[in-house]
Amino acid sequence: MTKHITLIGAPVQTGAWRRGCLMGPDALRTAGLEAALAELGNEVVDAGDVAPDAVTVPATANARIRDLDLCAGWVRALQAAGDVAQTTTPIFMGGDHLMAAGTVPAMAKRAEADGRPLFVLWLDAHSDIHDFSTTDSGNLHGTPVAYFTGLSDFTPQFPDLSVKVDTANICMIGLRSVDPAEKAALARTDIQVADMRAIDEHGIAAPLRAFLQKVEAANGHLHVSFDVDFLEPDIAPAVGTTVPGGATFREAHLVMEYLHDSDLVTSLDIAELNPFMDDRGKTARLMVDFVASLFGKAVLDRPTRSRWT
Ligand code: 4U7
Ligand code: MN
Ligand code: MN
Ligand code: MN
Repeated sequence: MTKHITLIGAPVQTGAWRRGCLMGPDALRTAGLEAALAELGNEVVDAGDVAPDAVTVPATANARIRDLDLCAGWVRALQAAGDVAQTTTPIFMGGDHLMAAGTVPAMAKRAEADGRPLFVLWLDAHSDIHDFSTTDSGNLHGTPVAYFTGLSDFTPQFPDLSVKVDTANICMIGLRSVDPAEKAALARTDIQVADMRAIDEHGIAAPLRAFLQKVEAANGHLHVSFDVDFLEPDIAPAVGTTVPGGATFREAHLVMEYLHDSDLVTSLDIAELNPFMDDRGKTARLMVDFVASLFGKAVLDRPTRSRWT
């Protein structure tokens, strides 16, 4: 089925310690994202890059937080940029993961306007559930989940959210670096978590299948937030901080194929791609390949939803 895909560049890098994520959208363009999706029969429009709003916000009590004004400007701008028609499938090309503080609330609002709940699949080595007070690093790419769920108060620096994501509608897969404060926060929620140990023990398909069944049963929209550091750094070196022991090529590929077969995905983030750290474009090309698999590239076609119902 033809999808109407809009590519939206989100060259935010102030949420991360290491600079370079601002080149993410252009690396994905250079690696041929638009053509790869169009070849599969999708209609693809590249809407160009978003720019941050110029804002000055009050300081927070935690003096370690970096680039707060610019981060707040990005969150506002991306929430507005996510105001796209129900019939289009936006792919937000990041950009560090602070981008999700803009994209996810926008998708939650869009789902609500459609009378449906938003579900979020969080593919990441990290849980990104810090808030302004718990973050030790001061890097705000480690905070979007606490913001878009309303678990912590991020106002007045970030916009007050009219629609929040229900923690019961979130599934995190791939975790292997969780700070103590994040561990405590996760334990207080009903977020479904499959850390790398669970994947070793049960495989990656089991938690994903269970989550997709929930999305399907609730007739939800599904936003996938794909942090490149979900992957094993040997195959995806273009990230700020490498955490060994990530998802293998085969595991990540299977996730993409399941997502395609489910036909449930309504929006996607590609986060944390830092082309400055890449090896001859290998990570950007791998991400294009994975996104193509999510949108229909397959060796043999399988009936939709056949893999998990
Ligand atoms: B990413 C970290 F301390 N938790 O807060 C922090 F380990 O978007 C990492 O998932 C955050 O890449 C990583 O700085 C954010 C750290
Ligand atoms: Mn992340
Ligand atoms: Mn991460
Ligand atoms: Mn990172």
